Amino acid sequence: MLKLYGGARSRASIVQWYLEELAIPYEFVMLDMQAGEHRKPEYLAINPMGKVPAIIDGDFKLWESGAILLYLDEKYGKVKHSLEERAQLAQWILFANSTLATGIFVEANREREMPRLMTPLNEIFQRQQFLLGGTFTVADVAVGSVLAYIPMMLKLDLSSYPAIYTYVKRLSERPAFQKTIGSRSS
Ligand SMILES: N[C@@H](CCC(=O)N[C@@H](CS)C(=O)NCC(=O)O)C(=O)O
Repeated sequence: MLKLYGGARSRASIVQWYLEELAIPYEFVMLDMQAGEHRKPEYLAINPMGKVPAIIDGDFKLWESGAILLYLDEKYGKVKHSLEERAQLAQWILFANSTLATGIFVEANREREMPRLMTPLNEIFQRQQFLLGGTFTVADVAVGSVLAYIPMMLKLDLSSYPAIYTYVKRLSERPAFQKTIGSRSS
């Protein structure tokens, strides 16, 4: 069975959200990060960087949440994507984990980057329900989990961006979201 390694309140819940969407069986291996389990040789053999999440699928080890999401989509996703769609999924996942995450979570960047990033995202969600159009994809897991953290973790109000607010609400109503990201306590 596929194993997902994570810690309490870690980015592993992003991958877990997508595993639940895909409805594939997996085991969540909860590391005690307070006790430094992610820095022990057993885990460094899976991810030498000592970060979570990581997965083991058969003999295959993979880390970095974005790479894991793309792998899961390609291997287990019900829809087979064209080259162009795969490139767009990669575009949004890389955007989520680099541009969007550093723009929002790095406090020194937030005031400058929030309006620059949220304004075009709001415009996109005024036109369409999901990032690639009318259908939920793995891109929504990556970008949506960063956007969902804004009210959940940073306690910032999204009301100036009503289409993003509605998008996050739409995602948060998904059972797989509620079981994973939505059940994080802080
Ligand atoms: N870009 C990585 C970030 C991984 C990351 O920083 N994970 C944190 C938990 S959310 C971690 O393992 N921190 C432990 C440490 O830095 O010692 C990803 O998305 O997988």
